[in-house]
Amino acid sequence: MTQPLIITAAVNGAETMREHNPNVPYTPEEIALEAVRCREAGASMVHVHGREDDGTPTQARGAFAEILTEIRERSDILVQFSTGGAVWMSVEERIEALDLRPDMATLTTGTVNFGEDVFQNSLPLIRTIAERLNQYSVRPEIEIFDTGMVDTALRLVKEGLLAGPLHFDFVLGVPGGMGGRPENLDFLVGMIPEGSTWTVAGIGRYELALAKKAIDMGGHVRVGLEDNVFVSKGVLAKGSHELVAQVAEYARARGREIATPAIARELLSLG
Ligand code: KMH
Ligand code: ZN
Repeated sequence: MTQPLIITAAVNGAETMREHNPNVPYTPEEIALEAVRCREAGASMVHVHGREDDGTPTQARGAFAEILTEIRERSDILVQFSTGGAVWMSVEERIEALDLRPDMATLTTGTVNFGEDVFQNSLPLIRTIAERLNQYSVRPEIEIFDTGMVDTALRLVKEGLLAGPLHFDFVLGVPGGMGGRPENLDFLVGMIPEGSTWTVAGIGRYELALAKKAIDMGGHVRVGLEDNVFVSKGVLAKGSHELVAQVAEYARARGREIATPAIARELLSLG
């Protein structure tokens, strides 16, 4: 049976600035209010990065603590922390908030060119993050920017650092990573172990097309201003909630039920 659809809202990221879309939330309160709007629109999980009040990316524990408090005061939405942060950050900075025990956190299993930059994730660095996730019993969403990252995730399973059922996020269309062609999604889904769950995050113009494909395939979707700032060609989204509403509407039209946070928790084995 097809699972209810988990929609994750990636509300801010580290790279999207107000110059790109004036509606990107920076402060913990802004992030929480947007999370509430996304929940109302159909999201069951929010993927968050820390920001200073001026928008500078931060992975500081204090920033994440405030974000978590502000969201939990207002919503039952599941909260997923980024451990990717921004490309210049050290691994210690990227994982210093994990003791706050968010519902999930990301784990990128490889290095990838990221526009003009490099998103560095050596094998020792990946193991450090996986060990910290295990220490605080935080379930990972395995971020896949290219095919070899799936193999590395499977290697970590053999090493005992990751345990099934695994949950993957295929991030397609980052300049330097795997492109957003639909057949790339088919290929990646074919690589993952039976019993895994997966979501897709199409970057920029690939977001909606890949989300629709994932909904039709029985997978899950991530949308939001971290990945794409437009709701249609040339029209800026009023916030991630507008992108969530767009995919929720498509899913309903296709007869796909939308997961609540409680259902998403079950589907993702979050305990
Ligand atoms: N900002 C990117 C360099 C994640 O959140 O885990 C990394 C990223 C992945 O956004
Ligand atoms: Zn992110």
